[in-house]
Amino acid sequence: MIFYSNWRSLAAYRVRVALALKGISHTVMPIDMLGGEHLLPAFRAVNPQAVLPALVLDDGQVLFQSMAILEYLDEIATQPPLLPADAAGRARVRGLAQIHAADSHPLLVPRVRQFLQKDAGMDDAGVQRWIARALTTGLQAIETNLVTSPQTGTYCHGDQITLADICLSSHLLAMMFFKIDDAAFPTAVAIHGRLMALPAFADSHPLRQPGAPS
Ligand SMILES: N[C@@H](CCC(=O)N[C@@H](CS)C(=O)NCC(=O)O)C(=O)O
Repeated sequence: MIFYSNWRSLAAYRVRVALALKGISHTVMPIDMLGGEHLLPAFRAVNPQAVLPALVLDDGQVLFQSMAILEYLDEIATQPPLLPADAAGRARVRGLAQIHAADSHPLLVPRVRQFLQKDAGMDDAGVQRWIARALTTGLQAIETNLVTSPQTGTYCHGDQITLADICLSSHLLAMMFFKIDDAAFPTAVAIHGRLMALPAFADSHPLRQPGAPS
């Protein structure tokens, strides 16, 4: 497998963690996202959406969209499972994951920030408010669910790492990148701390990837 990635991409981080948790061997192909390499024809030929990540299988099929890739990896390498055994549990885990991956994260990807600044004329402070709102409203919903649900355990759903944890971690790393205070979300922060104590998460940290600032 070839994993098209970038140190700063949170969607790539989500896939990186799953590859590590499942011990799936792959080759990393770094793409200089901040330098715009993902917009060039060479990468568009891999992923016409011109976003990271993409995963090219050994037979040449290209997988795209991090959550679809995560579910693919969970199906081909079933241990450790990233979804609970019961249908309601799977729905809760996917719901928690999508608060981040479907609602919050899409509002702060580079092309959206660039549109707000260059096309909509928003200044830096306005963009920061936009990002802070997207992240804090999403995390507030996650935190409330975690606090009130009897399903919450060591991690978001019981004591097994799931897609919800991978997305929670991605969300809190976004808060870190954009310097947004996470003190109001102690349950989420505590779970993230436990995740970051695990090699699959710690070694996948954006700032530990090639190309990241030291
Ligand atoms: N929903 C997509 C998001 C993909 C995405 O937007 N990736 C970002 C990096 S995290 C990207 O490549 N952005 C390029 C841009 O916005 O120009 C997924 O989960 O894979």
